[in-house]
Amino acid sequence: PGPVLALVGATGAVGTVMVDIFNGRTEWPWGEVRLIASPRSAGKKITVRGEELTVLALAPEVFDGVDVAMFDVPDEVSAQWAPIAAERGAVAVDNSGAFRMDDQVPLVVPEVNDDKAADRPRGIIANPNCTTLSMMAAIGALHREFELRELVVSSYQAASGAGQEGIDRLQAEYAAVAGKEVGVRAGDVREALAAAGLSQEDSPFPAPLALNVVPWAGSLKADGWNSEELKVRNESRKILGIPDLKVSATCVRVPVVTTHSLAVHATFANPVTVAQAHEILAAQPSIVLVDNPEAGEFPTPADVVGGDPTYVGRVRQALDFPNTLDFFVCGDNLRKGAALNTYEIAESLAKTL
Ligand code: 11C
Repeated sequence: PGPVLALVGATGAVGTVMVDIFNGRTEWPWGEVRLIASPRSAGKKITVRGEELTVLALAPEVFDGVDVAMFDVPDEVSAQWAPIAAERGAVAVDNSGAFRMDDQVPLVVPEVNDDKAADRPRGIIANPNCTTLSMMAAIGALHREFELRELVVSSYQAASGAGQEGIDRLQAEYAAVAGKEVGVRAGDVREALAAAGLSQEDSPFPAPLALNVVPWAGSLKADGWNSEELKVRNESRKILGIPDLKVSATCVRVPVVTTHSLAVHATFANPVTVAQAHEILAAQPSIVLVDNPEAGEFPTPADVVGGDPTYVGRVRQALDFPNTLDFFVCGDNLRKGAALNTYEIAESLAKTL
């Protein structure tokens, strides 16, 4: 039998996509699979590759005999349990923010820095934030060729970045405004939500998301930045191995269920043309280039959701900034942005076990 794989957080938004990825894989190097969740979800039945598995309650013993344990759970749960899994002999691949900036923990995007995964003194490998990840395959490929110096990004983040709660809230808000004449007067969206019993306090978002955009993600940090914007900066630097990379991000939530998009303004040490960028991007196995504005062809979340690749389009040479490209990226935040990247790290570990 192959190595034993555990999935902690099997019933959450990312965990559910992970099970979907398990079921769609053609190559399957694993022997036993253990699905793990909070005691509340334990006992649920989930089918993995034709076999009905019972979800186990999170406890130290469930990691005994596990080779690779993937964590798709909130930061505090990973902070507590990934080290326990590692102590019990598993390599923990963690999708939370708990360990990403730990010097003893590699932060890995296989297309960009797979070589870092082997150096893991704590027995933990971290998976980046879905916003950082959604652009990293494209940025990494261009950096290898032209040497990245500065990155200015604006994100257009989907509701599912906030988990199942985010999806449920957006759908409830859509239901509350559907068929009504709202979005024509300041405050009328809030009124329609309140009339449908949706209080703002109960929302994972700080303002209505239906018929709106919200310039906020994560928690408040110093000087008006939010945690998401700082993650984009810090994680990009670590993944690319450029500690002094200049990065500025503005993170915005949009009323899309799943798929994060980013408008990227990237400055390189070397001159770069659109034709060169196209050639490099199109050659990457995990990137799909959709860049034909004359035909109205560019990536949009509605066309990308549910897929594995990163989609790139709108590639332009900046008119007033030397050595600089502007482009637009879309990636399914639950797949490559979360579950798929975690699984790819685990799969490459399976080859070394
Ligand atoms: C969002 N990117 O869209 C966040 C969710 O650090 O893993 C993921 C937070 C994280 O809200």
